[in-house]
Amino acid sequence: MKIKLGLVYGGKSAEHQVSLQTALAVIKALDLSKFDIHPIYITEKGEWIRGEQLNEPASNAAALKLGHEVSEAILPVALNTDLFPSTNGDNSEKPFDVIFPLLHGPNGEDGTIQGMLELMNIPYVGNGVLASAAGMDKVAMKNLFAQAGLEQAEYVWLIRSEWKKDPETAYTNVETKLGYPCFVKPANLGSSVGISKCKNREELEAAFEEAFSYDRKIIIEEGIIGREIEIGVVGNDEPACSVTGEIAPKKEFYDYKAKYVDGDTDMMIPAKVTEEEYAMIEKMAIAAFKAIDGAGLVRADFFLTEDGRALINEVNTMPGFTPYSMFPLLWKHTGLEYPQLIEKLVSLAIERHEEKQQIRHTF
Ligand code: G1L
Repeated sequence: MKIKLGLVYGGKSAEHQVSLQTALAVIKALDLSKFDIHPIYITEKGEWIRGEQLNEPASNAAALKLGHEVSEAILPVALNTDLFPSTNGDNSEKPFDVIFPLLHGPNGEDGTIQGMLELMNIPYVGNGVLASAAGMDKVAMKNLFAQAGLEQAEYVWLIRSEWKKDPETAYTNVETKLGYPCFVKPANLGSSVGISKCKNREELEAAFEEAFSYDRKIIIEEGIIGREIEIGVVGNDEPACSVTGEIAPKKEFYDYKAKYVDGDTDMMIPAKVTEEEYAMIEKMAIAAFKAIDGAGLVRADFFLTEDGRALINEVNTMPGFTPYSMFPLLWKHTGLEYPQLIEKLVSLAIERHEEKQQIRHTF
């Protein structure tokens, strides 16, 4: 029996195009003798468009827009706005065996799609509601890491109204607890906007203004000097780690903008880490996965300091996922090719859903 897989992509987010490209790559990697692929496209405006089953991979990302902004002539599939129709009038037949949500940002990465799929009782790939929400909120995530005893950069956080009421206390709190340099960020990790590096009070004040224009909650982190090491985690209750990779600046003298704004970096896989460093990162990544109640996958990002400490920076519950992105490449170097990685994630989704069915809901 083929697996009826619904692929949800697009979305009301800055990553719309990335999602389309990723969906195309996933479709191309899926074995059509094992999967029936059903595209579900969310437009930039947030409309859901369901297409007919794909009998061959879509030719390009634009074709995945299912008639939205593309001419009728190149439509690969018929347009069907009825998202989850029952085939026979009642709901006895499952609309999908599994949903693969390829979405980023609010409504997709923050647990909302996952919540909808929970209510519909459809298995889905990747993290559940709690992990997706925690992975999106840097404060919630760091608080969970702290509770799990994971070493990380020092941080403070506050909400806009607290800052408005008493800005001076907010600034001195940062200066006494963290000092300079520090990084100011919106708590919501949906985008890379609103982030500043501060070297003094003047820059701190400007950074607060900027970050609070994107979010009602912000986080201020101690600046860490160290190498950036990433690792892939895959599994449910007994997650396993990939090899590590390193994100390194391309230029010898790089600045914050080159790295975070222009993304001017190289990936080195595997990272040059000692056996002890690898063991430490692996252990911390699994603890971080469990701390957020992860399922399916996360990419865990670390700083490795010169004195040999690993600090967890964040986990990404929906990492870049083209065949050329860090996460799939880490697994390729570990021995799991892109198509097998996708199949593994699908089977983990089904396994998790089946386990959930055993839970008693009455007493
Ligand atoms: F479903 C998975 F496997 F959990 C999953 C979902 C989404 C993995 C990776 C992603 N990534 C993305 O959706 C994106 C980073 C391409 C944003 Cl559009």
